[in-house]
Amino acid sequence: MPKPQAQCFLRDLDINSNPEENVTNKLNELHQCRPSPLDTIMPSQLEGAMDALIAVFYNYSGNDGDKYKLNKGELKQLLNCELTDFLTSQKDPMLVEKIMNDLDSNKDNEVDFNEFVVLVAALTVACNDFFQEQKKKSK
Ligand SMILES: [Ca+2]
Ligand SMILES: [Ca+2]
Repeated sequence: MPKPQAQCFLRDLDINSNPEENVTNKLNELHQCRPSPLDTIMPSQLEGAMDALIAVFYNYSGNDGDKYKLNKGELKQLLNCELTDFLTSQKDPMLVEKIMNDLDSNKDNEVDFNEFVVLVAALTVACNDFFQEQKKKSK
């Protein structure tokens, strides 16, 4: 699988060109996005983070069944390997089931990329809140 290139994708992206096609759906097309010679320029930090997020998702979603969705086993594997500290800090044996239920908004028993980013966004917001608290305390 070619390395995703958010930078090259974003350069061609026109959000207004096709309103019914949302940005997250278009992310699937990223894999067909060929880097142009301009891509020797380093991606920005955010572009790199977006690439990483997409790459992590597809690393796990491609292992079993639908290549573009995480089933429960794949989700568990992703959480175990990528969010080890989060998972071990929660002493709930049903946690993966609960996360799966929460994320699976279209109830197809799989977590697609759109549903996955909700988890990442929620955890990132929680991390940010924590940092803000720490900052306040250290003042
Ligand atoms: Ca899968
Ligand atoms: Ca789903």
